[in-house]
Amino acid sequence: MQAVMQIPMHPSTPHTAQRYLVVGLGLSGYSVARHLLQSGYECRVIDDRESPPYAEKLKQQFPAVDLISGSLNDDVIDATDCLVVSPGISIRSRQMKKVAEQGKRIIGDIELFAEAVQQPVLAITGSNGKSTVTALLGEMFKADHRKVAVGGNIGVPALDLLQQQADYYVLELSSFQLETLHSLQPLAATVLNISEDHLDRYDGLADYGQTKKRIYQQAQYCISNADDPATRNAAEDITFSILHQQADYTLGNTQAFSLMRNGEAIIAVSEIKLKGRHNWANCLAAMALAETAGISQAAMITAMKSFAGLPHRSQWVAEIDGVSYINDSKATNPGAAKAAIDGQQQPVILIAGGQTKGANVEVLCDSLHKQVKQVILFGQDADVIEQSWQGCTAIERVADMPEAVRAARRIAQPGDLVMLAPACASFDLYSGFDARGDHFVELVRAMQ
Ligand code: UMA
Ligand code: ADP
Repeated sequence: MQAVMQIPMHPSTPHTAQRYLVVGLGLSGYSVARHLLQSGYECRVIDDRESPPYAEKLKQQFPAVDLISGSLNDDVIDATDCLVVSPGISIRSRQMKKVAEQGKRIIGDIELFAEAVQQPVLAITGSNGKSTVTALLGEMFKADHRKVAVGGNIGVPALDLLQQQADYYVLELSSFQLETLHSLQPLAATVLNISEDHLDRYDGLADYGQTKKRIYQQAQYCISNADDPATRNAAEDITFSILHQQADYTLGNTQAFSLMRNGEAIIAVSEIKLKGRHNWANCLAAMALAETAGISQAAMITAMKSFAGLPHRSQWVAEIDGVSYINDSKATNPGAAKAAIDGQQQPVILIAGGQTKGANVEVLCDSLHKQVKQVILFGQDADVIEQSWQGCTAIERVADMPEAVRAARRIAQPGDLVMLAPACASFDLYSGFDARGDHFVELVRAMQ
């Protein structure tokens, strides 16, 4: 196993009279620049691209903003005290390491959020289930009539949430965002699970897991998954589990399969709108988080009965000629695709492929063997995926999504389920998982 690289800790010094450089002008860079400029800080912005997506918008709002097009260079760095880097930019590059050695501070948008926020924050990370838990937890707060703002890696960038003047903040945090975070003191934090993802950016799974566990630093309550020891923080953790009855929040079987807290049933799983065991785990985690803020069980139950899930996550699309079509485009890594497949009762025709990001897709073999009649495969890493899945189930190679949907229709029998759960990122062919999912949905609906 490769050595785990420790990310240096910085003291949580507030930044008075600092010259900021916002690196990357995507969604989060734009929110950072606005936050700094509105707060009266000296702030320049740099992006590799000639015309980054938010350049016009930023210039309209702040005509005097110094927007630099091009790569970081010594002149720009010399004129800077603190770099606020976008999550897509690794702070482990040679250049960023050199910048850190020069004594420059390197932070991200969540660090600025941590410095500004006054209200309690609940923070969620993990390889899979983050968005679902974040959104469900937000619904629990709303059902309890609390003023809550929900965002971070999902939806609204964290700094923009501050404008909502909420009483609570529920934040989804990615490992990228956690790399540059030092001083957040969440009321509660959880690592939902750890499985292979983003290994093109980390020195192996342990390194990636350690980055995720930075969320626990300074959290009042740490909530870990007793079924996944890699998520554990300490013996005092509040725990949730599908498998272990001694956890605080569990799946139990009294009169019916139910979600339980310390042995007492809270809700039968049949009453929960989200489907699949992985979603029961997500509900357990959301309840554990909600309890730390004093959310009533009645509100938790209301939210679990009504929250139908987010688009692109096990999203039912249509039934055509007795075949169900499910869009799980958000299954962008093998762990997510495995959960999506294992959650199904019917034989599956799986549409998969894209960019593996260095993850080992072999972990899916058992699920493919048991549940999947046929894989329909395309995308950048199709060769390596085909090699890994050889012998697990039948595989058909196609060129693109339209061909994949046509092939699925040809193969599927009544009672089968066609599922897009690619186990891969989409950036080889799409702008993101949502564009890929939308394309699938459009093609399926066109067959109705
Ligand atoms: N850029 C450079 N140089 C580089 C790399 C990027 O200049 O070397 C520029 C790009 O041109 C781009 C900008 O930096 O304009 C910022 O891009 P970014 O990739 O950091 O993304 P943002 O648009 O700021 O969006 C980020 C998150 N993106 C990533 O983490 C890659 C969004 O998560 C998040 O919603 C948003 O901030 C608001 O917080 C997306 C994501 O894919 C959904 N997250 C990953 C995941 O969920 O697996 C972690
Ligand atoms: P994230 O924000 O971490 O990507 P999402 O809630 O968007 O997580 O879910 C993404 C995909 O991950 C889902 O479509 C599903 O396939 C899978 N998934 C969701 N929850 C879990 C879980 N608890 N364990 C494993 N896989 C999950």
